Amino acid sequence: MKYAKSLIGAVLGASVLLSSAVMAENHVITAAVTAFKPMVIKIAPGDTVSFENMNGHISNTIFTNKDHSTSQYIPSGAEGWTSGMGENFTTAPLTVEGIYLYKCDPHWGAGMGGVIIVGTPTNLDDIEATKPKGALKRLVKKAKKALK
Ligand SMILES: [Cu+2]
Repeated sequence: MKYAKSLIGAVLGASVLLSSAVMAENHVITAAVTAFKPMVIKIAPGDTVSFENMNGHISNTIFTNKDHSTSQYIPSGAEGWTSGMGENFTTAPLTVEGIYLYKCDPHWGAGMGGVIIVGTPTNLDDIEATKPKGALKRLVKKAKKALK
C-alpha cells in the first residue's frame, strides 16, 4: 500500500511537470520599421517571447538615464536581457510575474519599445514611482491601458 501511494505520487508529480511544460507558450513580437508589434503583450509565467525580423534592431531591458546610470523596469528578482544587434532573439522563460519594459537602442529616439506583462503586474507602482518621462512614459501608459 505504501508503495502504491508513492507510485501514485510520482505519477501525479510527473503529470504536473508535463502539463506545465506543455502549457508554456512562446509569443512572437515582430520588429517593423521603428515599432515592436504587438507593442504590449500579456503572457503567463513561464512563457517565452521571441523577437523576429530584428535586422537593424535590438531588444534591451537596460535603459540609460540622463546621468549615464542605468535602470531596468522589470520585477525584482527577474532577469533582463540585451539581444545582439540584428539578432532574432528568444528570452529565457519569464517566470517572475510583473511588467517588463524593453527598448530598441538604435530606435529608442523614435520611441521603439515594448511591454511584456507576465501574469500579475506586481511592479506597476514601482515603475510609476520612477516618474517615467518621454517614450518610457508612453510605454507605461500603454501597459496601463492593456491592464484595464
Ligand atoms: Cu529598432
